[in-house]
Amino acid sequence: MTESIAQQIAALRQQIHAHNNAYYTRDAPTVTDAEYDRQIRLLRELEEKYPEYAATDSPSLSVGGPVLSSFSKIRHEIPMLSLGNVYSETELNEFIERIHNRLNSTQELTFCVEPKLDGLAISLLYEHGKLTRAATRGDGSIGEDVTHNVKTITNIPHTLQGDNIPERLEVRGEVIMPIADFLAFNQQATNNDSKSFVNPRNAAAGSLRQLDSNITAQRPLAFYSYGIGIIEGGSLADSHYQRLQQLKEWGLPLTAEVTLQKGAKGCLAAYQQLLEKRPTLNYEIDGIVYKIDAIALQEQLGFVARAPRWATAHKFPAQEEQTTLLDVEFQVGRTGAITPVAILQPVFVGGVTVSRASLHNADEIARLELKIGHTVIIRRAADVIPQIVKAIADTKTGSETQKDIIFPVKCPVCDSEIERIEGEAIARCTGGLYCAAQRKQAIKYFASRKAMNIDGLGVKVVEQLVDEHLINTPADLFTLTAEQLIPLERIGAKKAEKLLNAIQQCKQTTLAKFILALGIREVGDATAKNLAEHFLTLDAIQNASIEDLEQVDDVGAIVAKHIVTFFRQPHNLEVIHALLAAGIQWPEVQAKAEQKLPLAGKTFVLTGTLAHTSRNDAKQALQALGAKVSGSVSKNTDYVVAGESAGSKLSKAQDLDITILSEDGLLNILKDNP
Ligand code: D41
Repeated sequence: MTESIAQQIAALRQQIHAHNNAYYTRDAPTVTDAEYDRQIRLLRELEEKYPEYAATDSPSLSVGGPVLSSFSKIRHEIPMLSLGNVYSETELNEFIERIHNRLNSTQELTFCVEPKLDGLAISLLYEHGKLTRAATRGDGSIGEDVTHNVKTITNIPHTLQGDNIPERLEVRGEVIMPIADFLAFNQQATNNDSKSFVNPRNAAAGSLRQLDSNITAQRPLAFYSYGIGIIEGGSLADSHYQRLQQLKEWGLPLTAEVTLQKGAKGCLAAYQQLLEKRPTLNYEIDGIVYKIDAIALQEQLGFVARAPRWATAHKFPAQEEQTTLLDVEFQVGRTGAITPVAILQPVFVGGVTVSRASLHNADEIARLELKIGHTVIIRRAADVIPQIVKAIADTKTGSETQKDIIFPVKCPVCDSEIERIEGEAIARCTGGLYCAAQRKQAIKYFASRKAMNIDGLGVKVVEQLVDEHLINTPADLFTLTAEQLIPLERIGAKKAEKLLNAIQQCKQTTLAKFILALGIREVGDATAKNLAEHFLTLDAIQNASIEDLEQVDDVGAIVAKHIVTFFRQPHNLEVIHALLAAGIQWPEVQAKAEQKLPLAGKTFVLTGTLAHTSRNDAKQALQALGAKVSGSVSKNTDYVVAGESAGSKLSKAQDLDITILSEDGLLNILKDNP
């Protein structure tokens, strides 16, 4: 009897391993989903009933460990480098040229070519063939221990199979959520009214960073190898391609799209082929990666600024897709700007489901000759708001379902008149703070992180507060009581107390943040800071003339006029008065000239994703030390801080020989100048 239970469990595990392998590595499922689920359930039942047969490498999904309170940090013994980018054939040729020059040879190079999976890089450590540790890439030096979560990923083997397995082997690769699973997950989330993800990458990242691995276990994640870190007590082939094949033999997943190519010509052919194949792949890719295949050459070439000289990513262009323009809505912004928003038949493009796109303004609608009912082409580049490229000509004629887009003459929110100043593209609601839409956004802006930083005052709360007539201006926030807050939707006693505390705490601020919080048109954080440092007091700013204002860095005629106009409105002065009466205060501002800040005169550019801080926080920290933070790299740039996936700015910095800092380098500077 016992013998047969043990055998049954072993057989199930073996079968499930085989199915996983077929599904994930060969892209050729051997069973139906229902049968697969049945086997998993049966295995789980048996393992629960007979705990004596438990095994840490069981493919059952129930390997979820205890719920953690945070992830512990892991320092990568060998840093996980980042990848440079090329965007064109010319840049690829330059990349290859640089290698030829460095190697002092013109011999044709062999590249291992891989799809660039749009997921999350992780490291898997196998000791004596057993998976002992898994970590996220983090900033490349320090990642997070996600071993528990990674063990729930069904195509990652817990034990390597085969011969000559090194004593210690670190496998690197990407965790992704296959597209079909992502779509199914989101469909179910929508049905259950729970949170859906914007794209497979976020879904993978969000799922892997769960403190409760039981949640990760329910997410359909997969892993594909792209490289090797530590190798001890064993040896590997001297070709990257062959190393990947070896990983596959040991049971590690590898995509079917890895090939060897010769020279730029081979690389470009592979690029074209993969681009064509892209729509049929079950995972998102955002490009292709070229790697020098010979390990000896890789070692000879080394790396700069945390990216190897022997590898680069060739990014795919933005993606386009067709859909139907269902309707156009008109949104009212914080300053009354009326923005037409296209409501689209949802389409999956560039990794996200798009159902809305900005149409910018009336001119844009005219330029595109758009009508409701047209078939349109949507373009989406990574991290960019989707755009309508054009309407398809054939669909423009003859249909009675097509309707003209009529730009409103009255504000859709407050019914005030809409005004369009000659020569300006933007139409604006004239309602000012009479308009609920503008009021809501003015309050939201006042409370935002960069301004007064009132935690917990999100869009939904502000909307309710304004709709219930509990507040009309930012000053009214300071009169709110718990009794007023608690009855609101999604606010309990606890949240109400937290919010009231945050409102009290925000009273201690700086002049620059207060100026920013007022929401004067075109006065962003940098201008607000310059104004504060130039005039030193609120009174001085309020009383400044256009000419006085134009003396300030960054302030031109238009901004100066906005500032003067703002302080001329009796309503605005009333609000300011009420805010000061509520107790908002700031320390005396030091004149700029008196300060000798450690980074004065230095210009920084931040690019890529930072792991331990937001770009905004880093910018503020640098500015506090006197540095200038610019958006583009030029010969005047002193330092470029390159986070993960840094792109063209990093390449430009390399070309201009500008000092490149890693995130660690930046943190060191900030640490040394507290
Ligand atoms: O598929 C990928 N996303 C991928 C990422 C890949 N196929 N190869 C990669 N190779 C490297 C080097 C050359 C540095 C070992 C990578 C990455 N790096 C990478 N992923 C995230 C940051 C860097």
